[in-house]
Amino acid sequence: MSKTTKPGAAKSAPAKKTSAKSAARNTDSGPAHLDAPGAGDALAEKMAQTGALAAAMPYNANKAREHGFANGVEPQPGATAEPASRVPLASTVSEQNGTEKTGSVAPEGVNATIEPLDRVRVDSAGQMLTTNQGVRIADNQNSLKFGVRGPALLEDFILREKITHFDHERIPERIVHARGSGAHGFFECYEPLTQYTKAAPFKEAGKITPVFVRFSTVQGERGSKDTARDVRGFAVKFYTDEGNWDLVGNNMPVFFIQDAMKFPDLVHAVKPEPHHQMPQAASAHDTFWDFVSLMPESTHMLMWVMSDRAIPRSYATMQGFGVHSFRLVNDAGESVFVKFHWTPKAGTHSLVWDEAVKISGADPDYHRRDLWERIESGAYPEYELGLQIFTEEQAAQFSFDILDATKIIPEELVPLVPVGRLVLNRNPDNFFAETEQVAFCTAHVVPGIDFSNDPLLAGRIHSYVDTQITRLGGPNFHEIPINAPVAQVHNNQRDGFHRQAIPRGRVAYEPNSLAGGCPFQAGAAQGFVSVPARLQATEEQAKVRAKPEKFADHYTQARLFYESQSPVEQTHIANAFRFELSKVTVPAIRERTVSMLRNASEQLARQVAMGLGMELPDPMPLALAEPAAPEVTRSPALSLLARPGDSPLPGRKVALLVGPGVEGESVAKVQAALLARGVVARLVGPRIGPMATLDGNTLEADASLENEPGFLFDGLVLPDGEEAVAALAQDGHTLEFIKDQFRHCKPILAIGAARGLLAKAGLPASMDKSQEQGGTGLFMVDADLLDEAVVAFIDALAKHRHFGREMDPPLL
Ligand code: HDE
Repeated sequence: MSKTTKPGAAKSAPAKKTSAKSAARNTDSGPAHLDAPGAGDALAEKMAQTGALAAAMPYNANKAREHGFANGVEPQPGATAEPASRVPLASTVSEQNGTEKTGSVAPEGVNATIEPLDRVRVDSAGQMLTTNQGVRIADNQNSLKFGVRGPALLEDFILREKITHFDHERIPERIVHARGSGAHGFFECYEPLTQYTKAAPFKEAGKITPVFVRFSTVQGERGSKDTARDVRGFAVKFYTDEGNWDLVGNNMPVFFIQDAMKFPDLVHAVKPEPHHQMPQAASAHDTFWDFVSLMPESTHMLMWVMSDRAIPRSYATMQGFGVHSFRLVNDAGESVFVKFHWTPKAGTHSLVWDEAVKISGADPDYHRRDLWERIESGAYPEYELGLQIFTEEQAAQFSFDILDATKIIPEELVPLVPVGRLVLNRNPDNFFAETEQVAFCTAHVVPGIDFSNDPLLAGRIHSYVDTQITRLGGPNFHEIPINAPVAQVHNNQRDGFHRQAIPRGRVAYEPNSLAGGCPFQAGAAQGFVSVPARLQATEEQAKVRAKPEKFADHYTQARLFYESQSPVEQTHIANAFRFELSKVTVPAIRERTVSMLRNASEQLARQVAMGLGMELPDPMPLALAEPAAPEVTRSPALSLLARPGDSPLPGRKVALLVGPGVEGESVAKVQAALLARGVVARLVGPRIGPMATLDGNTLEADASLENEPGFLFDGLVLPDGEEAVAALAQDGHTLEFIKDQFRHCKPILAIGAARGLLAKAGLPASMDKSQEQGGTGLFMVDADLLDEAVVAFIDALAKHRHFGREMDPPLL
């Protein structure tokens, strides 16, 4: 037998090769032993290398380290084995057969779905129209008919494709924050923050991280007005080199509720009422006030929403806040608590209510337009990131609970440390693809950032992905270009609606040996590890539905906010409560709200009650009889006036009212001076178009009294020229224009003959002396004093409003 096998063995090499090749051609069974790599054709080689790779991991060496606390807080990198080549990891050996569509093989170790967005930008310049299949369309004017007057044909795949796509152009809008505007930009770190965090954006001085930001209102639908009284979303997606980090914040540092359990109730209460779908984008209605007046923890947030913070002048002039306490974690695994604050370089500036209402009619896109125009003109919105960093021990001493989202940490208690700047310098190419499809999520954190136990945050960590699965049509929305990280994505998640990535190979599980264990877990040194936070009291370590005791202090910080405002801001808060509650149809709801306000400020409650013609009700019973004494009773940082900004002028708009016969030289001079400071100075005439100036030249009005009413501008210049002034005086719009500028406390510069327009508009004669009084923002000058007046006017513009002339009710 052995004799016969030996010669056979001598001959067996080619035979073995043949059988290896043959075995490698089957996908449903294989031999008991494989040849070593290096023999056979491509298929046999793949089989051999696959066998060797699997054999290199005879068992799961990590298994034993998956147990116990110590391993839990310091997981190890996964076990890997090196393949002999890229061959065994391939899905198919036919990957060599590249075409124009398939490309060649996948680039080594790279996930190409996350390359820069250039990959998916479309430029149709010079191109022919095509169908979605790339077929050129010969005629885009007519459907296919049987004869010129004959019936349309079902065969017309071009028409059907066009209409079908159109039928599905809309996707569900966000349940909250539906109305939004977005921009690209970058975050630049000032100094390494490695002492506190290993988070990628804070690693080095000067490090740049790309970002996409979406600002939004909360309550209105997608097409609703920008200037509603509302909280604004301030959501920042950092595309860090260690994965996406989303800081999904608001322009107010507190929230209405303390526990995610109440969010659907809050949103149902504030949205248009379900029976008649009114009012749109407004909290001034019964159900909102019914709910919040039964939820006294909302009092602090109500102060913010009734303040001018809820009607910002621009997205570039509002603060942003992460709201919850988060954690920073450094390389050594040590953690501190942190609150995130964005502060605008342009200062914090807001509208006044009468102005916001009027703007919503004339330009519902006011904030969207402002953001777009600022970026297009190079007046890039910029914000400084400041951190409030505090330890667990400090937190335990505070008079309030840092897990309560209705509380701030006064800056006087924990100062802000500036750590970097955010610059928005690129508008999206396409609103839908970017701003609408972007999906933020509080669960998107990177190593170095972690959560606190705030029960509101916990609910959010769940909610965002869940809602996006519906809104964006399935679980693969992370692959939509605007959502894809710049860091590599490799995992075993597969399939589902709209899958973009085409994974190479047959392994979609872990542990595996067939792909050499890859992709493998990163381990503590490189991967995300949750802070092993411990609860201090053993009684807390039980399942329970309850709030910590300090959450029951509902008024101390509402009082702090109100008392930290300037008198003008306090008046605006009282007026906003008066307006909103006057829209409520059930007196008991008004009474309940005012009784709640009495616990925050007797003065405010009285003013509101008086404004509503009602008796002062008894104060609402307290949930916590003796709240802890606050560390801070006045926080100047809470006033909008505390942040005038370093560069308040760029992006502002001033109207120069011009008519035929206007004094052209002064117009040019003022316009040039404003433009030099980044202010957009528009020539507004009775009609748009050219007009002759006094000195025989022509100038061109690019806006009209009708299409750009006064409340859309931050300041007004009325140039000299008797004939022009006479023409403007004939137009009622001019007088409304001036009245609005006056009522909204904006600077007005009237030159020479134009001073007469102010009196005609009804400005009080006492205001004539205002140039000397200063501070009122009114400048009435002879033409020869123009140079000085322009400087003063620009100064006044930078100061934003001149509330010294505000009256309630308004004089004009
Ligand atoms: Fe949101 N919130 N939220 N929220 N939120 C959403 O996610 C939610 C909360 C915020 O521009 C939704 O994709 C719950 C606080 C912003 O796309 C949804 C709770 C803060 C945006 C959702 C909160 C925010 C959203 C709707 C209480 C300030 C817009 C569509 C537990 C820190 C992001 C979507 C963008 C959007 C849930 C409370 C900010 C439904 C359950 C507090 C800026 O998932």
